[in-house]
Amino acid sequence: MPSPTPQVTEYKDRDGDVFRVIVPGPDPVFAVDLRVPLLEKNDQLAEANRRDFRKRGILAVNLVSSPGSGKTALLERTLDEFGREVRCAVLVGDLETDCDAQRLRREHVPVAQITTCGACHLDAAMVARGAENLDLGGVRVLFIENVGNLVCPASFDLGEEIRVVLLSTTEGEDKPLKYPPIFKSAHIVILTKTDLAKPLGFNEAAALENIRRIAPGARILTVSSRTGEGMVSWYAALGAALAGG
Ligand SMILES: Nc1nc2c(ncn2[C@@H]2O[C@H](COP(=O)(O)OP(=O)(O)OP(=O)(O)O)[C@@H](O)[C@H]2O)c(=O)[nH]1
Ligand SMILES: [Mg+2]
Repeated sequence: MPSPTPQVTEYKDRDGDVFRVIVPGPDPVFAVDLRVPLLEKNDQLAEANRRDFRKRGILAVNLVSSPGSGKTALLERTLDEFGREVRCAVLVGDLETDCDAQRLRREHVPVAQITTCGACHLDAAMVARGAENLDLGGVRVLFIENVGNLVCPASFDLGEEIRVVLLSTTEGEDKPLKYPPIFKSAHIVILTKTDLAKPLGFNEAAALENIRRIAPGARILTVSSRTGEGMVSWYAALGAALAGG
């Protein structure tokens, strides 16, 4: 029989991380609540990252999207154009491989790959460790390319100033409606691969409407990293954020 009040037992794992097992009272559902303590710890570390980046005058930008929607392609072009004027650095997260870090290597840009060995998102501790491995002297913008995933990164604050969510024309117009948390958390939503919109029969107006419905406060940009269309607005948004706007 369940007891009348919830029974909460705290455990420590081998790393000292705390988790709780909660047995609710009148309701006989058994709940293992791992998420809240994990996120609390992450939020504390994220705040420490944010303080550190601000103190160093670095704008941290977290890029989130499903796999293949064009995060690395956007950064490649951004580093070659915007990065020539403003010193940038990149942390890039993937489950395995350093392919993206190789793509992003530029003489003038410090880059580090974080391989999560199976984790589906970056967390604040990984970003802190990654940043320790970069020469951030003089860096104004730190881009953090998250693991390709439209669900889990939504819950993990990395200490960024701006969260940018990408939606590509190849994914379909409905994704903001199907995956609302990540779009709700965005400061900027970028519709990517606009050069493919016509051949795909992509309904851009419907996609923009869906983004607006889920993320009414977000700035929306449309770009093609392939043709360069819309990139100037992206650089202007970064410039405004650097200026505190
Ligand atoms: N036509 C076109 N192709 C693009 C554009 N942006 C990216 N691509 C292509 O889309 C594919 C995936 O792009 P990536 O930049 O690797 O995507 P990603 O979001 O970094 O992928 P993950 O790191 O695996 O999550 C590549 O083949 C790119 O060349 C674009 O604007 N237009
Ligand atoms: Mg990538």
